[in-house]
Amino acid sequence: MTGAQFQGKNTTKTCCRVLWMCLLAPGFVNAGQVDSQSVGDIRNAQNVNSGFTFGPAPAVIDSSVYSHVTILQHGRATAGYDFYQFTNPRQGWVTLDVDSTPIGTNFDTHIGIWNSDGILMASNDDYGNDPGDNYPSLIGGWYNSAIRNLELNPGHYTVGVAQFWTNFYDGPTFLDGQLIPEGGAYALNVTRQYSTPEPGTMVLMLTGIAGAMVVRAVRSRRKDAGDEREQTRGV
Ligand SMILES: [Ca+2]
Ligand SMILES: [Ca+2]
Ligand SMILES: [Ca+2]
Repeated sequence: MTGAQFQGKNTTKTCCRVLWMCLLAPGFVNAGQVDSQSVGDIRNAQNVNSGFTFGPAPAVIDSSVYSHVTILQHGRATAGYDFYQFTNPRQGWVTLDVDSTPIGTNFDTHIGIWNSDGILMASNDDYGNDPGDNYPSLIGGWYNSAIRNLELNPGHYTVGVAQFWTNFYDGPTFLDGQLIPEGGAYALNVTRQYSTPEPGTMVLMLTGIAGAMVVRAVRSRRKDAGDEREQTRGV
């Protein structure tokens, strides 16, 4: 094997490794929807980062532009609060949007969001007039909660879902009010709005670059092999 061939083979292996790492990177493989597995404990909030996607979602505004995840609570087994954690990779705007589910167990939602220090960033009772709400109904319509265009620093955040009326505080109290009723259902959309590419987009770009490097390395190996055959014939 010539030095050029050895270098080409190494480049190919490196590119394949980069490609594989890109495919496994968090946020790349996602479905856009996750089922709620909330255990009702804010200190063990369900991480929903793997669900973020750019896939179309009719109930999410600008779903093809911004990454988003929909958390589906199909109906709580027992009364309680629900908590979900997500990562905000960079400073930007986040929208939390409660929508109705097709089944008739919607309730009057009330939501809050905390940073990783337990500081309450915002809370909302009623803001239900967007796609996915049964507006102008009250329950499942106008009474659905939303926090729109909340500017957040990079970090980890926890969203809490409760029933009206609930008071939201900084930790360690966090919230105190009405539990989600048994069977209570909702869809919670989390949208991350950025003016610069997100890690998911960067992964796609890296994947494209890695693919181009693989093709170039393979072509280089073929060329080297051809040159070597010609030199052999020349001898
Ligand atoms: Ca919506
Ligand atoms: Ca809504
Ligand atoms: Ca409400």
